[in-house]
Amino acid sequence: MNVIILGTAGSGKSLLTSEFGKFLAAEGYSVRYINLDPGCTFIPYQCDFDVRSRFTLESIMQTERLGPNGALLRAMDKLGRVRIPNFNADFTLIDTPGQLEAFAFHKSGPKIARRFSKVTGVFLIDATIGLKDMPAAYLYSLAVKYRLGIDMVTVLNKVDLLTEVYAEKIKRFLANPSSHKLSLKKIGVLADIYVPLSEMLERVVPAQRIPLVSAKTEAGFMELLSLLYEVKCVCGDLT
Ligand SMILES: Nc1nc2c(ncn2[C@@H]2O[C@H](COP(=O)(O)OP(=O)(O)O)[C@@H](O)[C@H]2O)c(=O)[nH]1
Ligand SMILES: [Mg+2]
Repeated sequence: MNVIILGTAGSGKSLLTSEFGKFLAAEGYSVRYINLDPGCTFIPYQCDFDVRSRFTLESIMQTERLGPNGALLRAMDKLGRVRIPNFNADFTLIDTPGQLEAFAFHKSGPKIARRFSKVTGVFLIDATIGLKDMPAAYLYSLAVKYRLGIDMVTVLNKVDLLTEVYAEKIKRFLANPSSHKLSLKKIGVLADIYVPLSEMLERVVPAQRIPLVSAKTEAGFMELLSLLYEVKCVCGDLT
């Protein structure tokens, strides 16, 4: 199974790739790692394929005399043309560029994502974003799923940074998003979009559990693994 790790900058993609990989290996699975982030300077896992062996953001900035954003766009053009190996492992974990939008909303993003066979995305939401902004973050994960056109599991990462009480509150919200309407007064001018948004989420969220995980402590990893299998079973792919 190929698993593309997605999420906004700093949501924990690289750390989750590393720690979930170790967890899978300890469970007896064969694991391979692919890094598609040309801009990172450190990766916490041993790559089987690293795009930085072809180019880096730094090298593009220097040779093409571009600023960071221009270089990022050029990097995505180049990434679309790189031959990325398909490993024959139980799990290949694919770490993606720090800046999600540069990957997902560039023309190369969907092309690359769909090039992998048996592919599932894991979208990380940083759980410390808080309850009020959870619907916006979840909506973003749906937009990325729609854009890339792949199956996707959404998870809340960094649950170790929440108190137990707050984590429970988030779980209740995810089980019943429109229950949160009670604190609408605090939302003020956003109330107009918050209500339809919560109702829309109520229709989509229960279709799939959203595990609370921690790339730091491995909390929720077993649930993430079973969700990955569930996603593949639902779409008829049991491998
Ligand atoms: N406490 C905590 N920190 C995390 C977790 N996952 C990632 N981090 C930290 O968040 C920062 C960004 O993580 P990184 O994996 O580089 O994010 P990326 O940009 O999405 O690849 C780093 O300092 C990580 O140590 C987590 O589950 N818990
Ligand atoms: Mg990273």
